[in-house]
Amino acid sequence: MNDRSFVVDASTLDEAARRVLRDNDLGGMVKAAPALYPHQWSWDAAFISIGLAHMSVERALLELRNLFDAQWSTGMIPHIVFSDVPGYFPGPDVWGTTSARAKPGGVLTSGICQPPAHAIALARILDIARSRGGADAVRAEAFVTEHLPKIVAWHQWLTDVRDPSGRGLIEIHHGWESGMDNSPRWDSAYAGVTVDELVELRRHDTKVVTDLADRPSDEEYQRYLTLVGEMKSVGYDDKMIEKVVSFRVRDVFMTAVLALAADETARMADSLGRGDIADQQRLLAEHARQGVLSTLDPVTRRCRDFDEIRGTWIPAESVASWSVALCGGDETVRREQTAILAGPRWAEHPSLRFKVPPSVSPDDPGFKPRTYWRGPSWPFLNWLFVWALRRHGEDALAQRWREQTLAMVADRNFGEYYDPQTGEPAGSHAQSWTAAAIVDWLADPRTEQHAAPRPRPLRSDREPFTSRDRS
Ligand code: 9WN
Repeated sequence: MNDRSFVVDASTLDEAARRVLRDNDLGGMVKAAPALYPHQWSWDAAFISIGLAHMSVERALLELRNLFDAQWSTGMIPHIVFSDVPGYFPGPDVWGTTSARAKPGGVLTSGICQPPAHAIALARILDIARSRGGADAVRAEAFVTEHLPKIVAWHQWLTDVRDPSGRGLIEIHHGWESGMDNSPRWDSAYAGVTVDELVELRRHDTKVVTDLADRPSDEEYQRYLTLVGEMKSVGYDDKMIEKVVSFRVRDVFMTAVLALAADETARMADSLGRGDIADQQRLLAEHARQGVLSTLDPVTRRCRDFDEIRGTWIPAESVASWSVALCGGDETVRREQTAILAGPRWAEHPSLRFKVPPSVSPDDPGFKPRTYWRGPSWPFLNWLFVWALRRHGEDALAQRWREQTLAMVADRNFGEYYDPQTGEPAGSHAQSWTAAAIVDWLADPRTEQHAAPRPRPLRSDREPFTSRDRS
C-alpha cells in the first residue's frame, strides 16, 4: 500500500541528495556514510562518482582518481581506502596491509576487493561530460585515456588471479568482497570457517546503528575477522591466499557486474580510438557472461554461486540469483529471470510497500526485513538494475523501479537500505550512494515529480539512525 498523498517536488529531493554528497565529502574522497563508514569504499565510490558528475565532472573524476591511486600493483582495487577519520572497525591496524608487497605506498587500504562497477560509472561520467561539452568533455576524455590501462589491469586481475582455471566465474575470499556481506548466499561457506581464536571486537557499527537487528551479529564478525587473519598471515599474497583461506566461492553476481563493466570499457575504448582494448574487453565480457550462464539451475532457473572448497553449488535464493536479468547473455533466460524478479515473489510481492526488488524474497523462510542483506531493499542496487534494464530495452520496468525507489527515498533520509515492507530506512542515514543514485535519476528529464510515502521530519545528515526513530 503506497500512500501517495504527500508529494515532494524533484528539486527539494535533488537538493537534499546533493547536500548529502557535499556533507560527506572529505576533499579527495566522499565517505560512504557520515558516521558508519567514514572512508572510501570501492564500489560505493563508483556509484557516488556518478552522482558527483552532475555537480562537478572534475570532482567526480577526482573521486575515481583517489581510488585508482590506491590500486595494488597486481591490479586489485582495494575495497576500502582509509581516510584519517577514526571510527570504523576493522580499521587499518586490523587489516595490516602495510607489509603487503603489492599495496602502493602512501595509502592505507584493506586487503580485499569489491564488485568491479567502476567502468560502468566512468562510462556514465564520460557520457555526462560529453553531453556538457567544453572543458568537462576534454577533462573526462583525458581521464579515461589515462585510466583505461588501470581498468584493464583490474579486470585482468579478476580474470587471471580470481579465475585461474578460466571457468568464467570470479572467486571471492570473503563475503565483504561480494558487497552483500551477510547474504544467505554465504551462510554455508561461512559455516565452514572455524574461529580458532576469538578476536577482540571493537565494533563501531553497533554504536552508530543501535538496532542490532540491522547489522551482522558478533558471531558473524568473528568469522569475518578470521578470514582477514588468514589473508594477513600470508601478507595478502595472491598465490598464498588460495592455500590458506577457508572461504573460496565463485560469485555469480560479481561476475555479472564484471561482464557489464567490460562492455562499458569496450564502449569507452572504441570512442577513444582504442579498438585493441575494446576487442579484448568484449572477449572478457563474453567469457564472464558464459560463466554466469553456466551457473543456471535447470529446475529453479536461478543462478548459483559455487563453493570451491566443498565443490558444491550453493542453492540459496537471493536477488543475486537473477544475475542474468542484470548482465544478459541469453535472451530467453534474461526475460525469464526478469519476469521472476519483477513478479509476485520479488518486486511485486503483495507485502512490499514499494515495488522494487528486496535482497531476499519475503516468501523465503530466512527473510528478515531489516537485516542488511537478508531482506532489505538497497536503492543503489535498484539504480544498477534500472540502468541494466534500460540497456536490455526494458524501459517500462526500469521506469517503475526508478519511480518506486524515488518514492521510497522521498522522505529524504537517504537510508543505506530500507525495510521493504514498511518502507522505513535502516542502517545508516545520509548514505552517499543512495543520494548519488537519486541525483543521477533526477538529472534525467523523464523524472518530474515523485510521491513520498509520508511526511517524515528531516533529521540532521550527520545524526546516526537509532531505533528511537522508528515510527
Ligand atoms: C564492509 C559501504 C559498505 C558497502 C557494502 C556493505 C557494507 C561494510 C560493512 O558497507 O559493508 O565492507 O562494514 O558492513 O555491505 O556493500 O560497500 O557502504
